[in-house]
Amino acid sequence: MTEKFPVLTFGQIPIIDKSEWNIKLFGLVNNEICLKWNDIMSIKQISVEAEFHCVTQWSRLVNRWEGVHFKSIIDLLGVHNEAQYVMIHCYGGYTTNLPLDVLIEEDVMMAHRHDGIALSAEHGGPLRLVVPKRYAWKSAKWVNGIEFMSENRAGFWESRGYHMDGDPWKEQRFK
Ligand SMILES: Nc1nc2c(c(=O)[nH]1)N[C@H]1C(S)=C(S)[C@@H](COP(=O)(O)O)O[C@H]1N2
Ligand SMILES: [Mo]
Repeated sequence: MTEKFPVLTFGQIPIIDKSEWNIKLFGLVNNEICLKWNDIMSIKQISVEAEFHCVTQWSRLVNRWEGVHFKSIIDLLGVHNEAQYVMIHCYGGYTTNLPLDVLIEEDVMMAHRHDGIALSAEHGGPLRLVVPKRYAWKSAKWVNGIEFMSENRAGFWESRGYHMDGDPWKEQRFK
């Protein structure tokens, strides 16, 4: 258990200005779209308090995240019925995979603030995914793409031996 906020990043920290930042929604969708910062800010803003569990043995129990529901972003476009899985893409090349039904749960969000302050670059600013009920490697930082897929595909750590689902309460660390 930690009250600090450790930084866990593979590789360099990408620095992206909000004016340049964008996110592409693509794959099995009716219309591919690209959202800019103002588009995200015009979506209903929410706040979620959640635990954060890193697979390398630390947990930060109380985190206040602010941003938008992941589901609010999906509601902006039509997703095909066969799109059961999602690949999250990030600036810097990191990826992680999740089932769509996990991503549309109430506590899953795209966050731009943490514990009352704007998300720093090292913690994934301007915008990161937060999936409280999965190990933190699935809470992708610097998100710039959401790809809708019919079959599950392994992301960065998943293709290096980490579990495809990663539920901390089932200790799904490795395959
Ligand atoms: N793009 C990207 N997202 C990432 C990572 C990464 O290396 N790159 N590391 C993951 C891991 S292993 C963890 S534990 C959390 C850590 O988030 P934090 O650095 O904000 O504590 O981010 C996750 N998201
Ligand atoms: Mo991690």
